[in-house]
Amino acid sequence: MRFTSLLRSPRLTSQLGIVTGSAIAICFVTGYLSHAIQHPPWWFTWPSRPVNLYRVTQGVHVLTGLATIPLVSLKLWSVYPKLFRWPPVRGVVHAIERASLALLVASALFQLASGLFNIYRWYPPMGFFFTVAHYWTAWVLIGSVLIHLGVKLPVVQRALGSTIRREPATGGLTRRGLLATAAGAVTAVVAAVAGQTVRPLAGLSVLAPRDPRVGPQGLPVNGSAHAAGVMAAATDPAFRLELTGPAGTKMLTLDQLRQMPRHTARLPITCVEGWSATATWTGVRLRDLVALAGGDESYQASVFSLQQGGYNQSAVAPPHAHDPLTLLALELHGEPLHLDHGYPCRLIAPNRPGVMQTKWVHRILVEKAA
Ligand SMILES: Nc1nc2c(c(=O)[nH]1)N[C@H]1C(S)=C(S)[C@@H](COP(=O)(O)O)O[C@H]1N2
Ligand SMILES: [Mo]
Repeated sequence: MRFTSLLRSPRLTSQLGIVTGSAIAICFVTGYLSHAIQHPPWWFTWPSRPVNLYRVTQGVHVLTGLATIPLVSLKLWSVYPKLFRWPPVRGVVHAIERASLALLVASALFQLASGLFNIYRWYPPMGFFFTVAHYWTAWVLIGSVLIHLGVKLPVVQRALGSTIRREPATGGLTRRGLLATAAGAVTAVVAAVAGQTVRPLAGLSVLAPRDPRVGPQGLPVNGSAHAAGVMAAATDPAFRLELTGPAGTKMLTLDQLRQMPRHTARLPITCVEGWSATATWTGVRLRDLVALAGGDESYQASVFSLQQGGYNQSAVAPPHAHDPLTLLALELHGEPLHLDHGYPCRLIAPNRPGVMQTKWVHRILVEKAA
């Protein structure tokens, strides 16, 4: 087999490698952050401010992941003639290097595919296993990237130190043209999806599964009341919020909740799936409910949904539990919450993944924070 492109060179491969590796590293760190916020290890606390920080880190996670797709493709294109070299394995070290490379490519493909499925809300038979698989494969990927980097560092240093090979005089894509195409592909992929989190780009984002402007009360819905099976319970006039803490258990009616001091906050919903949108929420401060239950700043609140199963509960630890912007929201944009947005009441806290903004809350448990 003959490979004719003169564009392939160790220098180009090295440059692509640096860009791709950086994108993967940023994607890894922001992905780990999202994981740690949802499953905090003992040494980890996540602040409640700035309110949009998670929105930025998760947006960067999704967009660097997407950018990696054209980058990895180009990187593979730049080296694939090597696959046809004979003999395929030259000695033990070479065999190990090849094996780590196979692991690198396989884990990268798995991460990109599973991430894409998640953005497009298609959960293959893996079911809830998605997050677990995506999490552990990330470690395999970053490990094999580091091995690859270690092995190739001398090659990269040599390649980047070398002078650029003369371009062929006629025909075909130039090196600069290729890099411009790569940058264009990355920009196109990012722009086609970024609008689901960057509102001014929403019109551009033809591939985005969500438009942050579209949904009941002008806000997208992840999981309707019907799908959650809460239609009857959420609209039952006998609804009570069960509030339990050191002061015992109180059953609050909706009117009692509405009569508590009300506050308004502009806060985003940031779905881990990559869309986000800011809205105006009005309701009761969670810290007022914590105080009513007999807790103080050293307490946390766990909120429970009427929904059976699914994302039906979350723990709100300090500092979020006491942030004045953390609300048990009753209203969205000045109207009672739409059923699909969590009527009669839902949690909304600053700087927090959407999956932890529990809807259709009917029970709050106030306990000493761990
Ligand atoms: N009870 C319950 N709350 C939930 C969910 C859910 O499935 N059940 N989905 C969460 C997810 S993944 C997101 S992104 C937000 C979306 O809120 P919205 O539908 O009001 O936009 O709600 C969260 N709260
Ligand atoms: Mo979500």
